Amino acid sequence: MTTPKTFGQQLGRRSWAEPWKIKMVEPLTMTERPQREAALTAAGYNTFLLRSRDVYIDLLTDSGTSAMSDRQWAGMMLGDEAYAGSENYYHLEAAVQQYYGYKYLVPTHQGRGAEHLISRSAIKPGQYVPGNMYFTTTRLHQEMAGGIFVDVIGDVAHDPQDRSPFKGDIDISKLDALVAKEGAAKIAYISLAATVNMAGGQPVSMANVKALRAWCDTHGVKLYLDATRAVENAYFIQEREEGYADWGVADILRDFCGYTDGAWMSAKKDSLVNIGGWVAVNEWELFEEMRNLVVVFEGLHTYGGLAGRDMEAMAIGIKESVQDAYIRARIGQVRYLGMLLEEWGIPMMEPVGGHAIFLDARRFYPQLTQDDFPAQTLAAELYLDSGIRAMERGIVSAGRDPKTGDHHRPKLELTRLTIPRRVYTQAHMDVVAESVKAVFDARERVRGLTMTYEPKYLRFFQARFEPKA
Ligand code: PM9
Repeated sequence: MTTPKTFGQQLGRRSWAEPWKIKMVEPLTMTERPQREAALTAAGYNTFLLRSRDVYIDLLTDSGTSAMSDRQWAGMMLGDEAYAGSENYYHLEAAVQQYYGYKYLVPTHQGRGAEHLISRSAIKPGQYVPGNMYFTTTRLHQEMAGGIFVDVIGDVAHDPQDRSPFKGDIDISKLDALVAKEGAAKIAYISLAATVNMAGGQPVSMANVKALRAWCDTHGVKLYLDATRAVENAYFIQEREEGYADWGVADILRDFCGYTDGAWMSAKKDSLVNIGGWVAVNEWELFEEMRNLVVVFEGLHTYGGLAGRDMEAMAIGIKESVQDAYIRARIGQVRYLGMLLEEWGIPMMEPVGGHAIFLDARRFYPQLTQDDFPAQTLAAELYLDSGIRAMERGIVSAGRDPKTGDHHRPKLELTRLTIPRRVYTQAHMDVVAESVKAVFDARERVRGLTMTYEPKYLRFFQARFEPKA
């Protein structure tokens, strides 16, 4: 009889575990295949349209799906629900100033509220907004403000098999080419995302943000950060970039943000809350404009669409999110799932990034063209197999070019298994890995999908599909 080995032993190191224990549990529903077939048909083969009661393990998103700590729940009871000047706003402001380092804060109900404010305030119609790969809501707000998004991420980010450590880095020669063609005055700002979501959660190096700062100073261009997953980015810098192994994640985060002029944030990810966001900058004039606009679109500038208790939970969540033991376990869990899948030869985005495993649907289903929606198909197949809910991050998410009306055709055609923070156990990850393997083994019979309904904005949320015969 062979002695079973712990996962740590297989890796030749001592195991470590999550730095928390479970105080309250939420039952999960397990379903049978006929039930799932009916639910998926009713949802038009779009996992966003499933009812959560029909889902077993929910890997749709890491957005707003975290388990809050007992400290955060205790903080909720200290909500100061005054319309103006809530005490919790000042706690949040202090936390953002301390951990992210920006001077002026405007709270918003979530990330896209912040994207709306900064895009409207900092983009003049016709200006370019170069960024390290698009994000759905970010690009839409930039376009709605009259901006033109330009992808300036390094080419390696578009190759799922390239194992470079910092695939989120901007290629500065692409910025030079844009300035040579259009002039620096035509650039609204550089839109830099930490751990680039659509590239598989790939980080940006400290060297790159430093180089961008220098480039921006030379050309008189602002540098704004999508800080949604900047804590996860800081962890990768600690782990991979020379000179940072002895730094704490909190110090790396603060240093990284220090090279930028401001940031917007969906606090629903890194900051371990179910709702919330903010935009924060160092420049008074821009702050004043956004502080004025927030009262039109979100709420007063001391609550921005949130309850006082939400801001308190966010202030506490920010402090918890930068603890080294926490972030190591968070990234470690994603990596654990990645290692199982890698061992079984499942095609995915490499190296494994911060918040999710991104299955490479092109290599999964070589018999499908991009017009068969391979990543959408893979999300549907996974749900049918086990009730696990994933998300498409390919041609459907990319939407259409606003000028030509043609599909954007991203090189990456990925299905995202997004891991909520502090929610699932290692056993859940085993179940997920086995389901992906079962779907991979049955890959040859799959024929793809046809889109039967397409909404105008952010179509991936509400589009409907039917299986091809
Ligand atoms: N991201 C995600 O699941 C939720 C909505 S899109 C399916 O990945 C970045 C990098 C994000 C992000 C949301 C937002 C918008 C901005 N930047 O969802 O409005 O990943 O809070 O944030 C989602 P909100």
